Amino acid sequence: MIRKGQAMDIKLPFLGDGVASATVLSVLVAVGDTVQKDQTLLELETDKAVAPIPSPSAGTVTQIITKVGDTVSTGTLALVLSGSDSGTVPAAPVTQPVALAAPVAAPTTAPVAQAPSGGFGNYVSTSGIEAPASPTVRRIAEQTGLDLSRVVGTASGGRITLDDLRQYVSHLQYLAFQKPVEAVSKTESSKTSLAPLPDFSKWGAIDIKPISSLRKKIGEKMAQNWHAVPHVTQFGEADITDLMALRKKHVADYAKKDIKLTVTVLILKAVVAALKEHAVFNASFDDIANTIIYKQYIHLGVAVDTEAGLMVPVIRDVDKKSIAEISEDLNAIAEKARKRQISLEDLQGGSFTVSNLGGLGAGPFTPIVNTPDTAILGLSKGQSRAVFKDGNVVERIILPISVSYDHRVIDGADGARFMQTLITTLETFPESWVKG
Ligand code: CAO
Repeated sequence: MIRKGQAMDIKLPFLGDGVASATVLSVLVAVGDTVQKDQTLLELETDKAVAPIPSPSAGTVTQIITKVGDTVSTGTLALVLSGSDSGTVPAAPVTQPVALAAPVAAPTTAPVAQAPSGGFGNYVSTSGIEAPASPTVRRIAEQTGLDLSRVVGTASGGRITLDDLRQYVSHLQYLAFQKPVEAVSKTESSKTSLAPLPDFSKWGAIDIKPISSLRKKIGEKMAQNWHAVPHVTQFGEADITDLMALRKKHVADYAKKDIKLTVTVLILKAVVAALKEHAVFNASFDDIANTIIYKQYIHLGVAVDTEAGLMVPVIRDVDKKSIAEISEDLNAIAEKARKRQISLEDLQGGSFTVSNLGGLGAGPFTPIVNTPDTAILGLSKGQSRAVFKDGNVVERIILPISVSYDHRVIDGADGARFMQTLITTLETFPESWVKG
């Protein structure tokens, strides 16, 4: 409740199960703005959702604490309102976050508050109040039949810009074209599409345990990636005998500086070389816009095995880092993941993923592409093997490698070439990289 002249702290509501933090995607009001009850004040981005934060009351914005890009959590003070009503207004319930990964409903003309969940929260008004827009924007909306009350303006005071309109249209297209794919994914992975489970206790003792929200998220993401991406997995083998010798030679020096020179770190360095030569492996495919987004940076997601389940934190700008720096970063993020101290930011923005099961003694496997990446590398255990070399049987350390990729944008020949570059880099790994 907020009375005329009274100040009201607007704190962030409960962000959802398993959501420790969120990033401020947009601040839709400015100091001095008069806002209506339920008008969207901020938009937060979490792992899988964009959540509009509505105003619990009418009032005037007197202070804005958070800014775009801030990491926030439940209870963070976002802004302060002062009452402009003469009476009191009961606080509104917080709008539920809208899951981006959820199956999408086709656009409807129904008000958003009643729209089925799964729409794009950031492109619709939760208030039903038309935001201000220039005559040009209004004319275009009128000519094209767009309902401006469904568009949230990002300019000062919530004004709708031409860019907001463009984004709204591209999301409508997304909704229109994405629906069949997601509907198929949902059907195929949905609980109801499978026959109901039998009563297993008929055949012996059983123990039923609920799954964690992390487990649920992993499952959803894996099923989605598996259904949406046509996978090919290319296998290869690298002779890492010399690389292991190099590691052995330098491991003690690194240890003196408290740095762990593991196989993974050396492989990450080699991966950078392969990605630089085969840019499509460091890209994302936009199947709505029909474009490939090539990234000028190399941020590697590294699969980390934690007690709670798989997590893929990201090491940024690996191409600009020395082996010592990569090692420090890998240890830091793996530690954070294992202690469940990882932030949403640590998990976002990867451009290629590496999954190394070799330390656990695993043989070859087929990793699932971690969308929106186009490819993922799987590493198995490198071990001694008898190998024919120059007519002799010699003992060499062989590392089995697999690379799974999105066959919509990467052809088999590209996969073979990428694999070859990676193998060659691992087999001719320059000592200067380890020294430097
Ligand atoms: N072949 C041979 N030896 C390997 C190896 C490989 N592919 N990968 C790691 N090793 C060695 C390391 O060099 C290290 O050797 P020392 O004991 O002599 O130092 C040992 O195995 C243990 O390595 P590590 O796991 O402690 O460290 P790392 O830097 O190599 O790996 C990380 C870090 C985070 C990748 C790893 O700990 C991990 O969590 N792996 C599991 C990833 C996973 O779950 N993938 C599945 C995803 S899909 O479900």
